[in-house]
Amino acid sequence: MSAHVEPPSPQGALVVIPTFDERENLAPIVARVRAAAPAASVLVVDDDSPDGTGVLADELAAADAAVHVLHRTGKEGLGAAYLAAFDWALERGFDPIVQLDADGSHRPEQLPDLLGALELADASGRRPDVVIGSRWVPGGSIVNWPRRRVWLSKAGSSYARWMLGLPVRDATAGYRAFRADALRALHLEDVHTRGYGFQVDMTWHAVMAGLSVVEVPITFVERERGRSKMSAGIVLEAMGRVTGWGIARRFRRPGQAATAASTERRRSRA
Ligand SMILES: Nc1nc2c(ncn2[C@@H]2O[C@H](COP(=O)(O)OP(=O)(O)OP(=O)(O)O)[C@@H](O)[C@H]2O)c(=O)[nH]1
Ligand SMILES: [Mg+2]
Repeated sequence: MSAHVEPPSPQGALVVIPTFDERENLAPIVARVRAAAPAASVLVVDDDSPDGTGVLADELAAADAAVHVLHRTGKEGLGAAYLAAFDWALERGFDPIVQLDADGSHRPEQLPDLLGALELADASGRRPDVVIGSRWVPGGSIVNWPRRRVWLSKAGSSYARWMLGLPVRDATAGYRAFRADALRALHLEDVHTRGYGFQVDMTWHAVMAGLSVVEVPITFVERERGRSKMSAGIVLEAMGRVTGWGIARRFRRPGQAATAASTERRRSRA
């Protein structure tokens, strides 16, 4: 007798919030998400934060059935936390799945913009697979970032666009909505970047998989409380990986040029 696996029943949208030492930020951000998108569930993915964020997340989950917590045993980086969250969400039938930082940089009030864009079909009737909340498209903006950070972010996106031919202005953006099928299609098993280069890695895999990626403008707000986890190591990891993928891409045979094909498809949609 062959084993039959029941597909998970549809659960609606899930907003994933990765946390490491975000005790001051967590309750306000969860409340804002629940207010901005009341039908959506929340998954907090905590890497055993020393400041007790995981305990607070459990308290929030106990008070609200739409809030869930995934506890991990130690700090393994943003990418690893998201990959574990995607597995959790896909196993349970959540669709779509949204990424959102805990520090308030991604305004939950813009969730309807991202979720709405996921439903907007283009002229050919195709709806996007991935929506990126973008700082660098017209209408996008940054509040309270030092000039050095603006420069670093723009330079990082430009480098990724140039090296990888990405049709995306904000390749490192962390505010994103994915259709569940998009996550299934983009070969998560090949995404290995741990730091914020994870966002570029996901963009790159989405484009290589021929998925439709669109950007909507967001206002990105610098964190007001808590400490940034950004480090030189994270920047170097991202640069090293983008450089490696870019070089490999230039030496790839024409038949393997999935990126060029999907870039072309996107251009033809514009
Ligand atoms: N679970 C988990 N979450 C993390 C980890 N590193 C960062 N985060 C969370 O990921 C989100 C983004 O981290 P930030 O420190 O704000 O990094 P950033 O937004 O790239 O940098 P800033 O612009 O300086 O804030 C926050 O919600 C963090 O708590 C990690 O190793 N594990
Ligand atoms: Mg941040």
